[in-house]
Amino acid sequence: MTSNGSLIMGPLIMGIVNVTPDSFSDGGRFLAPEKAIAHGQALLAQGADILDIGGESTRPGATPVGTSEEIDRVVPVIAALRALTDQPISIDTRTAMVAEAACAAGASLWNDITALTGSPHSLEAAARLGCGVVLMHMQGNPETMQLAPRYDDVVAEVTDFLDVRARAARAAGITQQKIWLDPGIGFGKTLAHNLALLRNLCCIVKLGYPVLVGASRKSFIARIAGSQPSDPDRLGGSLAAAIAAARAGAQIIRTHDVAQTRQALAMDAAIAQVPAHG
Ligand code: HH2
Repeated sequence: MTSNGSLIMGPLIMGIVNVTPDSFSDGGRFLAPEKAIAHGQALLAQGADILDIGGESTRPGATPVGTSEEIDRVVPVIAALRALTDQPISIDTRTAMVAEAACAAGASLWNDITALTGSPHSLEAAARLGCGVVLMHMQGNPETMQLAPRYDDVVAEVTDFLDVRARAARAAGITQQKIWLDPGIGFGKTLAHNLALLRNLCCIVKLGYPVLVGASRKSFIARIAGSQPSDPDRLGGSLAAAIAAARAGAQIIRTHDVAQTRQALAMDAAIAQVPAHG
């Protein structure tokens, strides 16, 4: 039996709690601390294995938030959820001071879209905190990343980058078991780049670290099958991407839709367990 009560082991599910006014999908819905805490509790009740708390939107075109404002948004939410659950809590930030405040409040994982390149102190801070780290690939920065993403070979370049960052993390004293890697779906990537990374996730899995994939509700989904880019209903495509990632070896799926993702992954795993004829 897994921690979320299902009979089949599958990837861990990381539920997203955005304490922001401007996140691309749920901006403003959980900015008030009590709403964010209630949302975190709801995601736990749906079977989230990890809660990812963020106080800054990194959607394309987003403007950065000041450090003290980001801390003021996330710390009360992390402290309250820490008192309510033993499940791991991660802090989604590119700022070392925010990670430090979040870990002091009870987070045990630093999810960093800059793969600990956000400041010269990030690697050393993560090693000192002793927390787990998610090292994510991004081309450019959120303000400009979707203007003209370019790669000669997106799979090779993202894999090489993650390999280099994992080595840097280990050289800084972060142990292998504390490192997770993430291709950064939607971060400086076109639709074709995102699809290539999902199709070839095994190249990143082969590096030997748990791989996290976050495709949930992202805009590339609305560009498939003739939907409008502004179409907010992206659940079907999000579930398909989660299943593809799990089949390719992803061990953590980051999602807004915990209950539906859990059900979709459990169904896919249940079918895969049945012997095939012929
Ligand atoms: N995606 C987002 C934010 N953080 N972290 C990781 N490791 N991987 C991701 O794919 C990832 C991430 C963007 O999604 P969301 O948090 O919903 O939106 P916003 O940045 O607008 O708050």
